[in-house]
Amino acid sequence: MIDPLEVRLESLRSAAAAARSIGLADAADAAEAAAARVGERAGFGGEAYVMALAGGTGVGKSSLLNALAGHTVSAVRAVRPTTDEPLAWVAASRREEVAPLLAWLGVRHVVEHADPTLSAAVILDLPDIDSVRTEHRARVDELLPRIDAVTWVGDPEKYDDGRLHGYIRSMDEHADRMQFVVNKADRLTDAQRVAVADDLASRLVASGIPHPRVHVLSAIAGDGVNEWKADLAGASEAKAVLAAKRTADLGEAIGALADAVAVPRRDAVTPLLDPRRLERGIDEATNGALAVVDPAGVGRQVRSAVLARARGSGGSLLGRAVALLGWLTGQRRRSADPSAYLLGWRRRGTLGRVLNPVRAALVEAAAALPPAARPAVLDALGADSVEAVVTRVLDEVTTEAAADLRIPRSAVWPVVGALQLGIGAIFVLALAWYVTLFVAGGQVPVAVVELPLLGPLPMPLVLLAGSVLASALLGWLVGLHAGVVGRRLAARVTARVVDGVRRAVTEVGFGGLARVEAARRAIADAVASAE
Ligand SMILES: Nc1nc2c(ncn2[C@@H]2O[C@H](COP(=O)(O)OP(=O)(O)O)[C@@H](O)[C@H]2O)c(=O)[nH]1
Ligand SMILES: [Mg+2]
Repeated sequence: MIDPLEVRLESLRSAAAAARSIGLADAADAAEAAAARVGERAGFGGEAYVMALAGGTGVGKSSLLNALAGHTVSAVRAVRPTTDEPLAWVAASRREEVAPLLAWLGVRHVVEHADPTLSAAVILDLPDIDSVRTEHRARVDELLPRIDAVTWVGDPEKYDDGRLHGYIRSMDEHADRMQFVVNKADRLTDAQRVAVADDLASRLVASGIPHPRVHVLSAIAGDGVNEWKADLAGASEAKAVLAAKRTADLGEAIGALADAVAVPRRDAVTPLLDPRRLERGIDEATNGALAVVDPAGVGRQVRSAVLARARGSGGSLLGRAVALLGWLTGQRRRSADPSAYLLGWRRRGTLGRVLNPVRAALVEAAAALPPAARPAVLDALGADSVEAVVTRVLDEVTTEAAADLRIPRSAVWPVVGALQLGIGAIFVLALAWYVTLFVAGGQVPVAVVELPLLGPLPMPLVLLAGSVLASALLGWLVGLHAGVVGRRLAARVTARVVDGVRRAVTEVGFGGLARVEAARRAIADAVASAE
């Protein structure tokens, strides 16, 4: 952007947009109206008064600049065509402000001045601004809206160039920003000067310039230069008044926005809610949500579910019977179905312990704002919709966690299950043996096994006791393994739910606050850039 006013307007507009984004529609409207008012202007947006000298080669533009300055600023060429470089004669105090404009124009040659009469003036001697040559018209057309004035320079021979007047006619919308100089008046008598001035003025009126300002002067002899200079000084002062008013209007508009969101005009912006207070609110609300979602309970259910699955596929006959019973009676659904437990979080309590800390913190944040802004900002903070959105995201968190939850199987469990069946078969065999012995009334001889420490024991007893012991041992090992697997999974699920709940509370419960703070920072940036 080459125009300092555009930069300031842009920050006002972005501040207005920030205010609008947090519900401050009235403040935003007022700021945008101010931006539109200030933006309705022509000329250079800064405080410098920028004037360009235009006219055919050899009419004396460079000589005029030298006459204004009182010394040689720009080289005067007696021989045409000239190879002049574009040059700017710049009030030192405004140099920084016009630097982007000069860069855009490709002016590399800058001469600073501290002329008290033209203390804010920037005069451009642009040799290629030759109004008549069509390839240069586009340049003038582009240039005019960006500067404050163009001084068309002619000489007694060239001032009534028909093409020039045609061109001026096409630019009559800029009439009030055009000035006219007929140079080389030393070649004219007094009477001729008056006649030339009148003639040019009437031609300009005919070309659509209602009140043309015409100076007939001589850059070299000095006649009329002071009057012309005084005219420029007056225009420069008028511009300064306008620029000051624009700056003040802009400052006021941005200041009003800053006040609406309690952004100090000078100091750094502080958050509406102290970060430690915010952290406390998040902690309280998170703990409240965790009390209802109960990730520890989910973890217990995960462990039970893993154990039930291990028993189902790797348990003894008795273990399987117990698992089946648990399934039939619904016990398993109640205590070993973590997905259902997650999804049923709403049955375990209300969200009061989540909502109250969030609302309290948001109300406290809004209290730092001026009363007029509070209702709209509270709305932007989302104070009224906290319950609905928190419920929704907790549903999301639990649904996602439940969807991803898989109770694992182990390749070991079915192998153990097959072993258990074998052992069960041995147990039945031993029982049958005893029944046979009982029926035979002790008539059947029984094999005896010699065991260390225990001595000789009947075979059926060894088989019976051995199968019971082995089954119990395998059952214990499977339980141990399932416990390890279950605890690991439970820890993962619990951590995920805790994390999800905290994020949900922070992003949703306090998301509005984050947006309001972002808007306040944007407005603070605008305040800083409009300085
Ligand atoms: N007689 C007379 N000659 C002038 C006057 N101003 C400029 N000239 C001459 O006109 C020629 C072109 O001047 P210059 O300033 O280089 O014109 P530019 O091409 O418009 O920048 C030079 O020879 C100057 O000496 C003036 O007021 N009177
Ligand atoms: Mg020149």
